[in-house]
Amino acid sequence: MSDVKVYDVLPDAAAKAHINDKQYQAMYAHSISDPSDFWAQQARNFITWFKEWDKVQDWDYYTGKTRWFEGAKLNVSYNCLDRHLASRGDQVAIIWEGDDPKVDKKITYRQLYEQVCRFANVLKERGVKKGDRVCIYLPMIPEAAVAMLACARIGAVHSVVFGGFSPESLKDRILDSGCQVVITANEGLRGGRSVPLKANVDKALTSCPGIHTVIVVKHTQHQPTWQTGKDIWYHEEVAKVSTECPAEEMDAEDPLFILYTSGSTGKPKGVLHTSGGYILYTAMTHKYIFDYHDGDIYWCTADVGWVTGHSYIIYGPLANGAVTLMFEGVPTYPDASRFWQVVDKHQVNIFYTAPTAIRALMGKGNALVEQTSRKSLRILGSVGEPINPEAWEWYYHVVGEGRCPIVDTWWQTETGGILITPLPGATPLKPGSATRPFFGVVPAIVNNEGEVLEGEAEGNLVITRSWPSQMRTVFGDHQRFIDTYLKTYPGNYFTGDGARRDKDGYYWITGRVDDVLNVSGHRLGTAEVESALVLHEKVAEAAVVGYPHDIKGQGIYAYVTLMADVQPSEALRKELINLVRSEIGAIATPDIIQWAPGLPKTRSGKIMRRILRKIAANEISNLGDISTLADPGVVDNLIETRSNK
Ligand code: 6R9
Repeated sequence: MSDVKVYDVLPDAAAKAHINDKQYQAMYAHSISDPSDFWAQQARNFITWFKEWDKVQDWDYYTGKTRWFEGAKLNVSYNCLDRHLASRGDQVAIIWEGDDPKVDKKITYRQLYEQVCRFANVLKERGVKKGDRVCIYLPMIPEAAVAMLACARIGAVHSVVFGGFSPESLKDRILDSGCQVVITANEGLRGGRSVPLKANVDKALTSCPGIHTVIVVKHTQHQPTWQTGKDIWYHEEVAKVSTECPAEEMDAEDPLFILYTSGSTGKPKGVLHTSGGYILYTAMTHKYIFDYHDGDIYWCTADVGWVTGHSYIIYGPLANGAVTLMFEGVPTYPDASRFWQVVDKHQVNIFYTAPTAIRALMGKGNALVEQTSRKSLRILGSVGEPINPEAWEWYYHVVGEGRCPIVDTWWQTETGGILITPLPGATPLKPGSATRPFFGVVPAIVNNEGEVLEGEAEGNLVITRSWPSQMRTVFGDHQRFIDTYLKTYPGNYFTGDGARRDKDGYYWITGRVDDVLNVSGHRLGTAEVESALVLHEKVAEAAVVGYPHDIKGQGIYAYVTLMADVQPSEALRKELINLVRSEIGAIATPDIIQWAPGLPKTRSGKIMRRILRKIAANEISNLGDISTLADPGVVDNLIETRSNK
């Protein structure tokens, strides 16, 4: 890989940046040689504590105990709101850009503070107490931020469920986390179409007896079905209560939120994050990685239903007193120039999006970009999946006109914040590489036997020591936390990703090495899609794999074996697709269903996914060893009938 292009640090970026390369080296060295001293300094620098900690860190990668700043007291909402009031009460906190380009709104820190206090009082009046779980199923509207911060203010634990998930998925998450209250909207709006959120909640609640209250934001004129006593309007309730609500004093290790994410087996896991370490790490990474300076307009295009929305629309930016833009719509509505129009309209300086969006917009041609100014842009970011060098180059040269460093940020729901990334004023860039570890992060590459590989190497990516925003457990199932992340390579946190380290020590993430799909930056377990397919009475068996997809990164390829005597048909294909959509949500829609009379299995009955992945990717000349198959003839049949879509 000697022909990889290197883009040196841009002189303007270096001149302005909080951190140059020398400082990166020195701070990184300090963070590794004396982590407790390093993190104590950062904790004093970034966070307002009601009481300081007794111990900076205490963790063990065998028992899965992970504690940071134990004994310290703080409140996350206080850090995002109250402490800014004196210096920036009248500064904008949130710029909201609606789905409709004519609709927007600006909310100052003082207004946000008052809205959060009011809503926290509403939650209290409905009996929500410290430690209770609250489900948030909202579109991208400011009330989502208000609801999250109101939970944090009173010590309730929020569980945000992405508005694109089906009633079935919503129900599973409500039951697993034991929520008593759901916060939703009558409808969401995306790309000019309405999303029936309240109706979805009603469907989910037919099997959630624990929910006593549904608080409904009136976002459109639609009148939803109403159950008096249980359903209450957000705007009516907040009008009745006080604009003051004291922030609950929380322990650093008290839970802040649960967020469900897909793994390689079983149902999605409730990833649990706590308060002190999480808010410190998200604030610090937000400031240094996006080189945020006071007054900058910062826009992360993620949805608050994903971890990127939690950490880098809400918590990190607000802890830093930033101006954070929240966008309700989609990149292609009213047309594929929308992102750049919004950049110009609000004079966005820092823009953070996903490779799938970049690829989709790249495919629409340069004119849609070039018709806008984008002169305000200073820094570009990428997250969610590996960015292919072609998309990186387009983002850099066409969108950024060669003026803006790209931060390709690698991290996960489980890591809470960004772990591997360039810093805009410090790191020479290589298109497609997430480059170097952030402070305190020690990655390693291990082979399948668990041996640590030194120097230039490719293998499985692990992290060898804890960092403050690491997930603490799987909600309600600590053993699953240990089994999933700590057992595979004992003594290390296993990421589930593959990676290569080059001669300069740069990391190149190669994608998941487990049965997790990454479709348009959305994580899905193959097992989840398979479980949905086999619910159909005509399906005997299903195996799902990912395959390379130009825009989505990965597409979903499903091999389906029907019951004896059932004939495949277009109608059945549609039924199966609808079944997956209603069980999980539109993001899980299979791109291809191949009828498979049989699946390749070992003699012990294990499906050989390696072979199915190769057939899906059309890499049939190189299937590897198939001698252990129970019936090698199955493979020939699958190749012959392979879909060429
Ligand atoms: C933040 C987020 C995590 C998985 C992760 C990896 C992939 C994320 C990436 C990246 C290459 C990047 N991923 N960022 N791969 N380069 N910059 O996306 O969290 O939804 O939990 O997904 O996404 O495979 O393991 P999450």
